[in-house]
Amino acid sequence: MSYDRLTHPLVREDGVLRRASWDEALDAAARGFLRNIARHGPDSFAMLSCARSTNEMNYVGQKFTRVVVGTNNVDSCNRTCHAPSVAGLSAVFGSGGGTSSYQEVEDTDVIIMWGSAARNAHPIFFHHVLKAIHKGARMFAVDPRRTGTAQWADRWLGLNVGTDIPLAHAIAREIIHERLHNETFIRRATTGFEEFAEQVEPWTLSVAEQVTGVPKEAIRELAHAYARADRAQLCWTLGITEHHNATDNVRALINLALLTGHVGRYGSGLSPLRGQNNVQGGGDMGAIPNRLPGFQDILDPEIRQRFENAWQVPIQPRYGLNLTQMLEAMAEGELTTCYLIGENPVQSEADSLACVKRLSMLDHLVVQDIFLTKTAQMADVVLPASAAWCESEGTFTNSERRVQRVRKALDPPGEARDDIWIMCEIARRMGHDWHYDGAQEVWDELRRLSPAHTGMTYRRLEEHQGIQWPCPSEDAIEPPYLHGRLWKEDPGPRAPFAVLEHSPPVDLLDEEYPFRLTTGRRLDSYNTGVQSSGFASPLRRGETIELCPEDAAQLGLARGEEVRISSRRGTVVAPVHIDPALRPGLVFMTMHFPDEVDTNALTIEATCPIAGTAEFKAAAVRIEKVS
Ligand SMILES: Nc1nc2c(c(=O)[nH]1)N[C@H]1C(S)=C(S)[C@@H](COP(=O)(O)OP(=O)(O)OC[C@H]3O[C@@H](n4cnc5c(=O)[nH]c(N)nc54)[C@H](O)[C@@H]3O)O[C@H]1N2
Ligand SMILES: Nc1nc2c(c(=O)[nH]1)N[C@H]1C(S)=C(S)[C@@H](COP(=O)(O)OP(=O)(O)OC[C@H]3O[C@@H](n4cnc5c(=O)[nH]c(N)nc54)[C@H](O)[C@@H]3O)O[C@H]1N2
Ligand SMILES: [Mo]
Repeated sequence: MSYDRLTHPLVREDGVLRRASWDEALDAAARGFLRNIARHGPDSFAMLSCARSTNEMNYVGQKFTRVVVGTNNVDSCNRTCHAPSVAGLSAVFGSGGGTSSYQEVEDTDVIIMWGSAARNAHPIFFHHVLKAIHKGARMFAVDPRRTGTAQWADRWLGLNVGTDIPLAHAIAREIIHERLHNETFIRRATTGFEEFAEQVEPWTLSVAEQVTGVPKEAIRELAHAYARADRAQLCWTLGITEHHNATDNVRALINLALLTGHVGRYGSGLSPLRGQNNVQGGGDMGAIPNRLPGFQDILDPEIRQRFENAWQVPIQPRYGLNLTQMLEAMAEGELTTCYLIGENPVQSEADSLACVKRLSMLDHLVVQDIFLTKTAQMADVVLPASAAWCESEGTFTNSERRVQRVRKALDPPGEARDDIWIMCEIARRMGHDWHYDGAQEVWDELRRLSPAHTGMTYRRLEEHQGIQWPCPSEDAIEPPYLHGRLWKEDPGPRAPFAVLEHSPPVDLLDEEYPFRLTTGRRLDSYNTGVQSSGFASPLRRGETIELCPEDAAQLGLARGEEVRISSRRGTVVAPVHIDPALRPGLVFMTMHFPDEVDTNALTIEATCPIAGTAEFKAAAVRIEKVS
């Protein structure tokens, strides 16, 4: 199936969506929000802000939520993705951004790609990795599958799904036992080393081999290479973060950097590679329930005061609901209206059948998208937006915290309008006379409120081909990496080691559900397929159930044969694909073709209690022939 661009607004009448004028649609959107706020208070509203749209759009989106509605219930797909990275890094270093620049990857000695299919999912970053390999860097891949990324590695550590903490603990123990840890750095810049060392002590190489499935020698080799390197980069993505204990997983990796001093120096750092083109920027702009623009904590009264003075409204002194909590509040009937901008939860949330049920309980749903998604088809009002990356002015922020300008190259189709214009029109109808004379005016307002962005004028962004935050003043030249202070005599707040327990996946394997399903991406398609199904790719082969040759033989399955795959939540049918990159007991599917095969009908909504991210990477399933 392929989607056509939305070219005019739609409103629901007598149960069906019909074409409407902009005035009709904007009035209907505003009326429904006002009705729910009047009846149930501002916390009955939530916004999902678009991680594909600009920083300026995300700034206006969170401001709409906090100023026009008066709640902190704003979030984005960061919740399904790297919220645990942000939570883990900010707990240790006070800031949630990746610590290094892309260039440093080229100038490093050892690269660890942990739970990351970067060759498919981050091809631009991977191009820097390939350059490093060409220059002699060693690369390790830690992934249950022997991915395209792993094929470039010196060593592939093929671990069992959900055993990252035991593996990290065994690496740490080996480093400590071989006295390869950086004692000076640990003493000066960290806390909690003794407890940590005690905690990892039982994780010998042999115990770890049994639990993780990774041979002892491979664990040892990685430990020695990482600890002995002058410079090393530890990069991770969703293999770490899409688990019920994801923030602990992230902390386990940060522990390794603290142990060896591989952070806060040129060439050594921690890089969570962010997913959507502007998911880093969306969070930086405050489109998350616990931070104001500039990643400033809502609970800090001084910070709140500054925003209250600027915006002339009180800001709730408490965190709003994150995406996961929003879905729970819908089920409880506490959240009754939503404004979803560029997000397709009907197909992207874990346990999609439960998600649809919750969305259908809303009194008023407004969807602002560039396509008529499955989520938009459930809406009361659909608002056609311009595609930010080529039809709007503004800025994006990438995984190395670099803010870059994007330009309007095309006019949006039909009557589609810029995301910011649409929000301002709704705000006006809700009693706030908002008008921005272009994206730059939004950006300059943000710069006044966010010290990390103050020095980034549009002019400077153009002159420098992007600037990394923090950039507190127009003459600031900050190093490309964060946390250099940790190497100073007096490093300021110390970085704590975390004491962590292993906690296996929630969805248990048993006789009925004996296979471990993990889900992820391919190079040729994008997320729920809305943006990629409209063009042909010679690489694309539709959804399949990928198995290793041994499992296929044992189940008597041939390539292309239709099989039924069931979890404790749902069942789907798809053809078999046999792939030697998998290990026995492991099954892989993508999330790219949900109109044909709804993979998320299988996944489990077990979520990380700190970050709210679901365990997309581990479901228990059964596979049967369709006779
Ligand atoms: N072509 C393409 N590129 C994309 C996207 C896309 O849809 N298509 N989406 C973008 C988005 S939103 C994101 S967030 C990124 C995601 O980018 P990645 O995180 O690289 O992509 P995934 O394929 O979801 O998962 C990464 C790897 O985690 C492994 N894994 C599964 N379980 C475990 C485990 O328990 N431990 C470990 N160590 N590894 C495990 C999987 O085998 C997989 O290879 O990609 C972005 N880029
Ligand atoms: N099984 C499984 N499920 C997963 C994952 C997984 O690994 N496995 N990964 C999760 C991850 S990491 C993510 S990020 C989510 C992604 O989940 P979603 O964000 O829900 O999925 P997308 O397909 O990226 O949807 C993006 C929407 O934004 C719209 N859009 C694009 N540009 C613009 C714009 O400029 N303005 C507006 N208004 N709209 C725009 C597109 O049309 C599309 O409808 O999925 C999650 N779900
Ligand atoms: Mo993502």
